[in-house]
Amino acid sequence: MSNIVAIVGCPNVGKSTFFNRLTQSRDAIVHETAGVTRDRHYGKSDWNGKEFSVIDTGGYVNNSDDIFENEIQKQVHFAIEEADAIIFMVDANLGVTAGDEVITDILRRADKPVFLTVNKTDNPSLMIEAQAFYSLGLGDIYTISSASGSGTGDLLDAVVATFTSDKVDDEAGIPKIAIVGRPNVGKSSFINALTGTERNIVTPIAGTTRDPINTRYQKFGHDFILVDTAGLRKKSKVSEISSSTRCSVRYAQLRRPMYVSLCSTPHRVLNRRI
Ligand SMILES: Nc1nc2c(ncn2[C@@H]2O[C@H](COP(=O)(O)OP(=O)(O)OP(=O)(O)O)[C@@H](O)[C@H]2O)c(=O)[nH]1
Ligand SMILES: [Mg+2]
Repeated sequence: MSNIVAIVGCPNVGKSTFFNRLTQSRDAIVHETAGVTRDRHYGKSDWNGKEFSVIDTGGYVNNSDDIFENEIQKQVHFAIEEADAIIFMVDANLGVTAGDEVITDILRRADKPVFLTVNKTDNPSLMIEAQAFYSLGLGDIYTISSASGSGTGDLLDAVVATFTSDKVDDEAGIPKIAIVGRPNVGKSSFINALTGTERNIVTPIAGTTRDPINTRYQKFGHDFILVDTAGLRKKSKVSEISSSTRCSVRYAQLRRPMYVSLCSTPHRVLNRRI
């Protein structure tokens, strides 16, 4: 695949909001709580006739004992490995944070085009404060507001200029395999066992996967797309984010034809322990 853009950055800077704007969807969960996105999230977009794939990543928190945050760091490294261009998003309201500096160090070694994007630049005074991000030494900064869309045109002009092709590989006709089921039955472990990677977060904690992960693989001589979905939970058990938001997003995702109803051959798998 080509033309892949990864959005990386600290928690809560607006990565998923921008992802949703680019993909014109509400696929990624957006919330005021930090660390909402735990896995990577794939989508498609285009700008000025150039198609590209977008990866939304989980937030990055350094030196954390939190099991999810350690996993999230891995996801960011995977995204950097896979991407052709990286949008490094920071928050205009916060100024340069210690986390921004850690990520800058990693990106300097990434040897990929990096677009330092100052999000939440909602007004002219924040635009002036955003100049502080030049101190990170990553070259030009792009001031945007993911909420309103302002500034995103200049950023995308620069990003797509790095692509050599106008198209990403067409996924039409490639079989999609959705793995659905109750929380903690082993869906992510099953995908990891199939693909031999640690792409999906696997922890013994129910409900780890919040967003469906749609990933293309070549394995066993075949091209296919695996969709790891969030586990379904009883509304009463969902505590961190308002249950109505999470449940409605999750059920909407599962109802989507591409995930389930186009599956011509449903199989029920009884998992003991992988
Ligand atoms: N004022 C303002 N708020 C924004 C903007 N973009 C996003 N937000 C808000 O910032 C909060 C975090 O947004 P998310 O898109 O979930 O951030 P994220 O970086 O994906 O967060 P994690 O997945 O937790 O790492 C939400 O409350 C958004 O509504 C913006 O341009 N301006
Ligand atoms: Mg997010």
